[in-house]
Amino acid sequence: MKLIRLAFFSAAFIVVLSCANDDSPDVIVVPPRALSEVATEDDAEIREYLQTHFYNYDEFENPPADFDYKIVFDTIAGDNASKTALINQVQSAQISVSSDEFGLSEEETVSHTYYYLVAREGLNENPTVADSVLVRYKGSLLTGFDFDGSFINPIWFDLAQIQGPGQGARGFAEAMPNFKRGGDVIDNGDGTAIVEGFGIGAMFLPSGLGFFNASQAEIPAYTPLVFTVDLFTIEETDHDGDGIPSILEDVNGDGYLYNDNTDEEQEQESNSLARFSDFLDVDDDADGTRTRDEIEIDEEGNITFPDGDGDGIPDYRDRDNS
Ligand SMILES: [Ca+2]
Ligand SMILES: [Ca+2]
Ligand SMILES: [Ca+2]
Ligand SMILES: [Ca+2]
Repeated sequence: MKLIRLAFFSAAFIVVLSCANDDSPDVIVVPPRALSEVATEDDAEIREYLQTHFYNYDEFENPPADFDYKIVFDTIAGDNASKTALINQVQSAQISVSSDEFGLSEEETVSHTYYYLVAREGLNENPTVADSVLVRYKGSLLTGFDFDGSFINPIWFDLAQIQGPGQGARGFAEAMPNFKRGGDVIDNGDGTAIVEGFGIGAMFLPSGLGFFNASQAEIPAYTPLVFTVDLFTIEETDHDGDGIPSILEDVNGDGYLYNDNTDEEQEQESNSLARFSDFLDVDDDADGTRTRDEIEIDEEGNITFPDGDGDGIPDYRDRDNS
């Protein structure tokens, strides 16, 4: 799976070798561009695409017998001049991105707009950004070039994991909850399985929600990405096994799991370089008592969070509380 597999280069500089002089090639160091500047540029580029392209909505609305339920984009021109542009069918959302995520020296936090299209609503619920999802997907550039995908066999993604810095998939992970999963997995008994009524959609992401300045084999730096997705099924995930589903460890509720670290101070004070966000930390307040022993889970799986000293902070995140 390329999206996970792709190495991320957090190098602050791109080195360009110029061979103008045969004897001693010049090395030109190009600093990374500002997140805010690229975000504005990418948004204009994506909007231009959405204004000039449509998808095969006619087929989704009145599916031909042999319809394969694949989203196909095309330009609005010629025979298709009267098609409804994507810009009128997508929805948009914002994600706040810190320049720290890309190791940029210019510190800024920039709101990024992404766009998504629900071509077919799935039968069941939406995943959270902390869930694992079973999907088929295809990744493309706005030029129509396909750089990646798993469109035959479904593949599991741990959204919380690929959301993290250096993965180049923050937008992919955070846009996924806009889609819904299908019905139950029905085993055909011959090694195959089907999922009825799975969700089908697409997302249009600025590069700040992808790889930004880190060019990949087939993705140039600062390039918006398009993903089409079939969302089959979902699994709720408790990454650190502390009894609290990871989504509930997004303490500030902003949908980003890497900026919630209750005991960051203690982790800094210890000589270790390790930093564990709450969803990856078995003792969230570093008080020596495991989170699992500071929460209560009844036989039905309902979780309660005792707050012994009544200060509004549950024991598992409260160092004051013994
Ligand atoms: Ca958060
Ligand atoms: Ca921690
Ligand atoms: Ca935890
Ligand atoms: Ca604890």
